[in-house]
Amino acid sequence: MISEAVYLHYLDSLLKGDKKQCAQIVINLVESSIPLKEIYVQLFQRSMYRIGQMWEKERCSIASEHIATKITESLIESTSRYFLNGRYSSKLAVITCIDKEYHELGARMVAGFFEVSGWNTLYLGSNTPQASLIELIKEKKPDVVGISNNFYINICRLLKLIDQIHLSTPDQQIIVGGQALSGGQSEILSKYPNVKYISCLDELEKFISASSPAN
Ligand code: B12
Repeated sequence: MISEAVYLHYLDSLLKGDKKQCAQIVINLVESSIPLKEIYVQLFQRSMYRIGQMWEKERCSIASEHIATKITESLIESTSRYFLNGRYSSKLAVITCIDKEYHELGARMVAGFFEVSGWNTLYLGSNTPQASLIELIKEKKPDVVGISNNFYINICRLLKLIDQIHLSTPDQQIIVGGQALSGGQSEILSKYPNVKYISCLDELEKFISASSPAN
């Protein structure tokens, strides 16, 4: 459990662009055996959602929001390394955002989760052109493709992408997540047999352990 005081200290440091202090807070939490999921959700996700609210009310500049995003991105990457524990799986996950989707931190966290579970990952980040993703899936034959969609305008692109993946690789397992589909919109995915909506990291954890061979 991350205390309110630690969270507020972290948020304040993030808003000031103080990367060293943010990193130190994270190191302290890792040394106190706080699980990766808690650091991702209670520190990184919570602070970025808060910055989103502040930005909406013009209480945070676009520059500060960009700096906070870059600090968070780098900490997501570096923090997951502390949790690599020699687990090995031959499985492969391709994690990506759809075309014109620029929100990539959620997808980065998802890739980090697969990595600490021993999976191989190919993380493509934001704004991945559909045709190029389809080619990659045909070539690499991943066990799962994870797609992130946060901006609601992009839901039509998500559905087009899923249709295209089904046409070229009909058995491909797909997981989808992100804020665009929270609040009931994930119903639109129920017609696809190989597509699962995963709303949070708790559910992702269950999905990964159910899909990973016992060690
Ligand atoms: C940073 C940010 C940006 C940055 C992103 C930079 C980057 N490199 O990622 C920039 C400046 C590019 C940006 C642009 C825009 N943004 Co913006 N942005 C944000 C902000 C502040 C934080 C996003 C973030 O990193 N969150 C933290 C991550 C960790 O959370 P997450 O993405 O939800 O991920 C979690 C889950 O959803 C899930 N998950 C996510 N993906 C996946 C995938 C899989 C497979 C699985 C299993 C799970 C999963 O797991 C994650 C961990 O729990 C949010 C505020 C917010 N509430 O998030 C607004 C927000 C997302 N943005 C918003 C908007 C409107 C925009 C713009 C339209 C603004 C504009 N007028 O230009 C553009 C659209 C760009 C585009 N086409 O994509 C809205 C979206 C509303 C909506 N749902 O449609 C939000 C919610 C702000 C708001 N309050 O209105 N943004």
